[in-house]
Amino acid sequence: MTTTIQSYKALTDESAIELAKSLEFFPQGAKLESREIGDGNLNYVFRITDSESGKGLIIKQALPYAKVVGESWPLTLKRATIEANALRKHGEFVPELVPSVYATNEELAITVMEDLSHLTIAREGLINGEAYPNLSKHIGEYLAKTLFHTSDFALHPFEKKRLAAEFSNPELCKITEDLIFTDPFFNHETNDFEPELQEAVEAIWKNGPLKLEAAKLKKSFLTEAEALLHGDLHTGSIFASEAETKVIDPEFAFYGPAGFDIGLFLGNLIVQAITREGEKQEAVIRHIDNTWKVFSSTYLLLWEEQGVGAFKDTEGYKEFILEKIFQDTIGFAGCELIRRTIGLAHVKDLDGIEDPERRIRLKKQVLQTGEALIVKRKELPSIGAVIALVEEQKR
Ligand code: SR1
Ligand code: MG
Repeated sequence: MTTTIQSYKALTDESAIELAKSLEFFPQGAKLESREIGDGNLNYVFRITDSESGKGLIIKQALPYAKVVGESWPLTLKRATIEANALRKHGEFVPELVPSVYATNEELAITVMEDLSHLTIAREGLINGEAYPNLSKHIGEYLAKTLFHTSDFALHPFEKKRLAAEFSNPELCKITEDLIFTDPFFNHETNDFEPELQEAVEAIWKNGPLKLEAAKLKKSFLTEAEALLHGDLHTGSIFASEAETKVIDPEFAFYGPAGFDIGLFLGNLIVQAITREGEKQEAVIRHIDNTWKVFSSTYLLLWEEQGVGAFKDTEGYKEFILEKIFQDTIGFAGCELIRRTIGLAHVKDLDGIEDPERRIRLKKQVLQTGEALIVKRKELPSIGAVIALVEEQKR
């Protein structure tokens, strides 16, 4: 499908319908309806439906600024192309776990893609107590396949470097460098937290050993082009149902350390584990455990069956690589916990807790858990030890 090129203009419901009509997706004369359903921080998302058949598609448009802050924060439109290309590249390895891209228009910064409205955003579902029995199996596979197949362990070095250049994404990376790895560790104006957290937050700003470890993790993020990352794999970037899982929104995609995607996903599950009790908590903890187990076993299998490179069969090498990814994962998860509590971009899992006393108590626990994960990441030998640490902070 192609779209007619126009110069950039923010879409309205009317112009989104006109655009949908030009795509030969709906039957001629179909009565189309449009609804802007974007609830993220950065983009417009229009759902176009044929009122007779119920058939639909999504038109996502990047805005030239960050919606969460407003026009004072300009942001490149190139991220729409990065997102569409990342969906296509990752779709080569996990077609069942990402939406199909039907069309793109670089000028308008739009991606036209599969309508996934039969699914719910995993963050919303988890908050409402959904168990999503297949979530960790699917995300473990998504992580293993996308991170392995785009790495030096699967690609010719020329192709790997071509992809790394194609997915150069400095402006979106800068958001992560600031909002995850820098601002929460300093008294920065982007931070946002309740006065009751002031003491805990100041303790973070004064904690030299913690800041040193955060600096090391930031350096990994800045310098280690290991694999094509999704770049923002929190539970709001995942659509799910009992049976299906689809990873959306890879506009932050770039070549970075493999543990970053795993860490962001696990970090968001850890927030859930801290805020839930009883059976619901146990279900989330099983997902934490299973994500790592599925990721690591699938990654090792891919290495053995499809790995390339002179050192592929050198004893201990694949274990060394996995251990490095594991330690990075735990550190990045810790950074995600801290920034979601006191940084610019909060999550409903925490801010939605109505009882103020409980909210502050749990936010303090999230901060402590984040600090411990960052500082102790090299002492934690297994995912079981990570889970034990999370549970210990709850006591
Ligand atoms: C200004 S963007 C804030 C956050 O939203 C995105 O989803 C990323 O997580 C980013 O850090
Ligand atoms: Mg997003």
